Amino acid sequence: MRAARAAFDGAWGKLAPVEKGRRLMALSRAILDHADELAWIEARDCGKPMKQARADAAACARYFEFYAGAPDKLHGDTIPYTPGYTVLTWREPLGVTGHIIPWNYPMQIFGRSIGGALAAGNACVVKPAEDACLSLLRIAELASESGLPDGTLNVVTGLGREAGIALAQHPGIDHLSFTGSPATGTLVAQEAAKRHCPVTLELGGKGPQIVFADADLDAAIPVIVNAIVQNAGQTCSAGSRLLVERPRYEELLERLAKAFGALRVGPALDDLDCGPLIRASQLERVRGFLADASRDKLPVAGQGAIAATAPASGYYVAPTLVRDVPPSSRLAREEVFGPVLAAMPFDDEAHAVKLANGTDFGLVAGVWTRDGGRQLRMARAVRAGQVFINNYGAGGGVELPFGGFGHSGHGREKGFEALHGFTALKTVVLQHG
Ligand code: TXE
Repeated sequence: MRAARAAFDGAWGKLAPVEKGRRLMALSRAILDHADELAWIEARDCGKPMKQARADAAACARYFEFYAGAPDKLHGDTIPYTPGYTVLTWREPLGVTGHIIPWNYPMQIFGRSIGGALAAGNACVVKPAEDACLSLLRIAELASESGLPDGTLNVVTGLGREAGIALAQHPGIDHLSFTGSPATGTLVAQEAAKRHCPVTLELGGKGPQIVFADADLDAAIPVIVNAIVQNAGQTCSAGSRLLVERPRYEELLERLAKAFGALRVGPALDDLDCGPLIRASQLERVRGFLADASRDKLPVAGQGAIAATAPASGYYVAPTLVRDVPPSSRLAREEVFGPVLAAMPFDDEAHAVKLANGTDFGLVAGVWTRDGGRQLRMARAVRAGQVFINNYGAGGGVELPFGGFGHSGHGREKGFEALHGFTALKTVVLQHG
């Protein structure tokens, strides 16, 4: 914290905006130059397939590239006021920002959070997840080699209940970004509230894929499968609920069952469709949802297979498509954070909206229909921070503002919008007669 404050008051804070951007661009290039190494570290640390880890390294570099263009374009305004006055607004950095990062996409979430915070002129203290911190330690080294002044970016490892809470409670923190579970997000926000420190919370979701009878199923099926299988379902924006208009319910489930049957799960370096889950407790959590579904006699429509190369003691779970899931069940309402898709039919547009909005979350939704009017009506009616029409972006889109409603959290990251959260607007009123 002392190092970050010194950088904010000194070498980093005093750099011209254009120079700040150049340093961020140099970091982006360094991440790209080391993309294979970083992907390998991430795959080994998180268990994710190499192709996902490579995509994560590329996305991390892209965040710094995107935000490298921002420091010299982030400006205030002049406001027409009473004659004899000039009113200006300035966008000022907040100071030292704290970032608590989860283990599912360490590099991507680091890039989206730190890229914006640094571009806005802040210095950062980052607490990675105890389950997966290695890629961020390596990127911190690269940042130092790329010309970020000492203290600008600090990565401090440790347990959530020790290092995480210490960061949330620290009196020197001027803004906190947290991505993780709703329960921990509540704790962090409560600590921050004691000092009126602003927080951005991203707390996961229960993304609905809403498929109308006129949808192009050929286009929808691979996207629907990927949106729940990507990163073994450990994705806040996973499309984990499938709502299908009744006339095409059987047809779509039959086709999806085949697609699920072809999925393979195995060690990260085998680069199959899914790797293992992050840790034993997450495997237990996912198995708990599947056991409840089996107890409630919910039919499994399709299931992938665990490859023979996967060690028996590993945290592997076969991708599973469960059908006829009652909207009130745990499986339909709670975040599983595993490759489990819960399908249910709907009767008409109003019913689809009711089901889509029937959880406490509101992060990302997908709508599949060729009807233009319905596309816009659904986009308005669904309570989600991002609505994709005839496509779905689980985790994608550096340029696209991202964040939730309700238990999914508040505040927006990604895109230019994120810079507003990492700055304070100051209004200057001059009376000159
Ligand atoms: O999360 P935690 P967990 C959801 C997902 C998952 C569940 C549990 O449903 O199954 O959360 O995962 C730090 N003070 N998401 O237990 O505990 C911790 O060190 C301050 C959704 O791993 O929220 C880590 O860095 N910090 C999600 C981070 O919080 C604390 C991503 C996340 O851990 C802390 C991950 C404390 N007291 C899980 N306790 C998403 N939105 O993408 C822990 N931490």
